[in-house]
Amino acid sequence: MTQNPQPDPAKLAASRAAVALVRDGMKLGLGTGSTASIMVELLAGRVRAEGLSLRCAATSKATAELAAGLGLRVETLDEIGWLDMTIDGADEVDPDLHLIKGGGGAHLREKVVAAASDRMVVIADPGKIVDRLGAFPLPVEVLQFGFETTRTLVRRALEGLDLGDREVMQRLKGSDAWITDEGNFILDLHLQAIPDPVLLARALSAIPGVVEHGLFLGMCDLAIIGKPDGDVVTL
Ligand code: ABF
Repeated sequence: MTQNPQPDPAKLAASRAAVALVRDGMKLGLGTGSTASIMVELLAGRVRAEGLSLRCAATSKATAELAAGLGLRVETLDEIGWLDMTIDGADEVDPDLHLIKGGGGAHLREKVVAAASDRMVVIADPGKIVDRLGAFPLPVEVLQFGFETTRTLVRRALEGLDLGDREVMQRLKGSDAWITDEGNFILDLHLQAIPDPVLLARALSAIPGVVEHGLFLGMCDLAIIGKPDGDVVTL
């Protein structure tokens, strides 16, 4: 059923429940990450078994390759236009369904695809549920041009929010800089806690070299949290 013979049971349960929401003829956004990959594999299985007709926009080159390889009809977001539903993972989900995303380095395209959807459904394991965002380092996609200057501006913005003593680390892949699908760098902000996500999102978005941050505020319509016993909880 999946390329991973032993998928995490909680991620599998959440993915299964999300795929059950898909209806013939839907235009879908396909997320990125290990949970979303399980979802894509299950979705492809349903399409094969039931002959569903779907059009899919991927949130990363990796997801596009996986989905197309499994026989799903993958098109660009512009070819499809507007989406009925996007199903994607997350790094953190708080009680207001605000998210941190981007641990997989795809939050820019994920946010664009989610914003072009009537409904955003998040699939996650219980470890993603938090009372307050911020324990997971907040990804911020940054232009390569003027990178160090932008890093300085990010640090100044954090100082303005009394978060000036936090680490602002460039994400590396091995010893090399992480490069996103759009050719940008990523900063990971080790904030420990984010007292005011709205204020932080506004401050980061105001910095010229910042392309997109991983705070998804007010975008998630439904969170499906899988449990190890195969059951799910919806938030
Ligand atoms: C993706 O899902 C990323 O934004 C996020 O980092 C990731 C969660 O990863 P996983 O499902 O592998 O835990 O959407």
